[in-house]
Amino acid sequence: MGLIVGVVGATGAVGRKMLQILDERKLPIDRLRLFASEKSAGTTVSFRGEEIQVELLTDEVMKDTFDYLLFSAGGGVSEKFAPIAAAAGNIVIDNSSQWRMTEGIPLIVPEVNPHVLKGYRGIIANPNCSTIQMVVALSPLHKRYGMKRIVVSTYQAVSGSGFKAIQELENQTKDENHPNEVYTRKIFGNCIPHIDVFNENGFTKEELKMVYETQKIFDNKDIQVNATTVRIPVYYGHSESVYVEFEETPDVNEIKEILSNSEGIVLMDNPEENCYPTPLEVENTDATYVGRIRKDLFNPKGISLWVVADNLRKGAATNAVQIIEAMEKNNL
Ligand code: 2RA
Repeated sequence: MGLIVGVVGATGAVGRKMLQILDERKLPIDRLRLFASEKSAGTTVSFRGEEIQVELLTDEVMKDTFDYLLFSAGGGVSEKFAPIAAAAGNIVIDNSSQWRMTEGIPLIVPEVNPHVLKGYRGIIANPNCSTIQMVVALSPLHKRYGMKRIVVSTYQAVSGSGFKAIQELENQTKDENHPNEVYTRKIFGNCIPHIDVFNENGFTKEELKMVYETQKIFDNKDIQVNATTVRIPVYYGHSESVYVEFEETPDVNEIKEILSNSEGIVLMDNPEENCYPTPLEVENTDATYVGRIRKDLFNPKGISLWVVADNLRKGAATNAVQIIEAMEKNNL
């Protein structure tokens, strides 16, 4: 007996990626239903050779029976419709930030904290893309050495802002005078240290997501995180420069051994051969890639590393689909 799966926001950048991943990973789906706002309802999307009509998202359809509902339609839509679907007994996996920090709502990266899903039904939150790749890379090292403090700078692709931003970079690449609408200034040939809105403490919402989502995923409010998130003129793939101070003194060779044998991680670290991950090389894959591992020159408990992943796949759609797989595999 296959699954009944719904995708809310099926015509957006991540929604379309979710369909691609559902197909690629061969989930046994008996029925797929797609939902969107008036703007896109009535259009059709092809899936496994079938043209599926996009239905209008309403309270009523959320009360229908699904095994899983994937949401990627923004926080407002999730706030309104996810509780209706959950109240009807459906499992909702939400890619927006709406429910991530809500007490009692699991915030899940299957390689890191799948145990939290045991016996759970309701709304499950998919973490922010920049958080996911960082915790995948750091989780096995945290288990071995215990993390005290993380300092991270991100270099985030424009696809994180959706189709319009991809278009804006394409237009500015062709015409340097093309106006900037998505960002506060031109993104072509530039980098912008401003993702999402500024908080009164000087951090942006994106940076605070990395702080508090990381603490929730590791269930450890003592882990100190300091983030600077930056938009760069790259289409797909987020990169992160991560510095970690551990409780115990780490060993670089042991770290490489641990990462090489960790689920979801590919080690690409051989400077003599110019071997390190870059967004272009990891685009359209599902692993988290780690390189440039090196000890701090002054603090024996400090390690720097470089982490790259496809932000629409592992950073969003694949992680959400892997949550379905984890629940199905472990009969959670
Ligand atoms: C971004 N992480 O990259 C945010 C949302 N996807 O824009």
